[in-house]
Amino acid sequence: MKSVALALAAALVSSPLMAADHTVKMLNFGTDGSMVFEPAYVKAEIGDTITFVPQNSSHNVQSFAIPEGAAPWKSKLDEEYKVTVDKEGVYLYYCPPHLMMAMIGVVQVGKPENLEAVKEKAAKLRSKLVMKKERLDAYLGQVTE
Ligand SMILES: [Cu+2]
Repeated sequence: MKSVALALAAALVSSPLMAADHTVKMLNFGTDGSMVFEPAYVKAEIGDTITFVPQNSSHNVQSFAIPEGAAPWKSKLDEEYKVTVDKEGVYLYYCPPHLMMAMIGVVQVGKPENLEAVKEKAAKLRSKLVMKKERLDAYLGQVTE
């Protein structure tokens, strides 16, 4: 009995160090309207993984503005994709087929060191959004210090 208690205690102590996995659905329709990532804003920690899961067809995910030193990513159409976020900062990404419809998303890892750089680069993305342009500011506005 004592060993079970010790094992449980060890598990509790070590759990904050374990990386979490965050699932982001790729949807034709979600709470934010049509063609969305859900949740579109994710707060993660260094070493966590983000799994993008297509729930409908014709979606993929590509990084756009990411922290310095982070590896850019691009998934294949209609395939589940897992990214390990190993650099602190803000990651802005989008779904290439639905960029016009503002199918975009934000991941924040730790402190938003590069937020200004991301916002600057986001200005280039803004001109490509035809519908739901407000999502860009709404999602970046959820980034916290
Ligand atoms: Cu899409």
